[in-house]
Amino acid sequence: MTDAQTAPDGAPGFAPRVFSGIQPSGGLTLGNYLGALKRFVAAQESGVETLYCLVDLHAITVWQDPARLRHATREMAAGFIASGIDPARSILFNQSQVGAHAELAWVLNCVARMGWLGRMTQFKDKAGKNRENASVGLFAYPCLMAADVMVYHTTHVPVGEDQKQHLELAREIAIKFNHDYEVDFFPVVEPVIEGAATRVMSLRDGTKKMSKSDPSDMSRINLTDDADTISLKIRKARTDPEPLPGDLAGLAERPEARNLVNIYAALADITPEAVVADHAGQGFGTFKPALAELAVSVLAPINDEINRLMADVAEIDRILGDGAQRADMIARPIMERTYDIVGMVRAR
Ligand code: AQP
Repeated sequence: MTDAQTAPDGAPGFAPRVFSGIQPSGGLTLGNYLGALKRFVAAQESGVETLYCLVDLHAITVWQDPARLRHATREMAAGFIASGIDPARSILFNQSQVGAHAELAWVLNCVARMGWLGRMTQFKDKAGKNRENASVGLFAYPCLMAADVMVYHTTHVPVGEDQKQHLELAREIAIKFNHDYEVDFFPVVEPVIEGAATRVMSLRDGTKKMSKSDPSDMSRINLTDDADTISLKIRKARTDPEPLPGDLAGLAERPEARNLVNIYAALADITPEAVVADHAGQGFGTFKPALAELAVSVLAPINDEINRLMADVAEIDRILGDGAQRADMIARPIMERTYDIVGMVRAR
């Protein structure tokens, strides 16, 4: 059966609905902001129904100190709001408050195949050499992510490049569920990966993704960094001694330089081609201060707003609780129908 929906777009038969999430496994980075949050705001502004989730159940797939996790979750909620997510227009909540995520994840654990999960590069990267010691949750992470999007009949998921493989798996899981149970119940989601900064790289190593859990704080810009810290990190960012070329082809073998150009482009909402055209011939002694000034002009107001919001954590908790209730109203009927489809007896 097809869940009765209206205007099809992307997933035939399903109304467009956007869902995405970020793990509160640390503070928000510039990578999260440019690769995800800015695009979350754009989706919200487009008028489509949007749900944004602080995926705390994902965060505990690697060890989290409980007090730090609680703080990071609230600070991340403040970061979403400070970046332009309006809790009145988007549904903003933390994952563990909506039980259907974990419930559907279990069902999907029974649909997905071990071999599919074993191919996930994020698991291989995060588990490292000692795979036997990785948590079962880290291995099953993509099933929980599939549940996150499927439990709302999501059609579109804005993410950075690193999540492409997980979303492809979510598509496979939805297709297998629909096939095994002979239904047309779950939409096959569309990843939305676009813009100049779908992969912001570390400021210390242009071949590594900027990550909130990188041991070096100098590798990333945090949304909680003040203006002086942002400028210092950009000044100290690894680069090469060559000036900027006149076209992008000249950056092909220069990952650090390319990264700073991409960051500039994404912050200024222009193309990387326009950045190199405007700054051709400049050395980093000139380009870095221009980038620092731009970064501070965009990020300092967000930092100020995070600080203001964090002065009232009770209000943040209230917003997350309200979002969770609204999310649950969408997820619960879909979860109940899933139980019916797979043959569970439900006393109503
Ligand atoms: N460097 C990045 N460039 C572009 N997009 C990025 N995203 C993360 N890092 C970058 C996007 O942000 C969203 C949320 O990702 P996440 O924090 O839940 O998980 P992650 O991708 O594993 O990010 P981190 O910072 O590397 O987290 P840790 O260190 O905890 O593993 C996703 O849309 C992601 O693409």
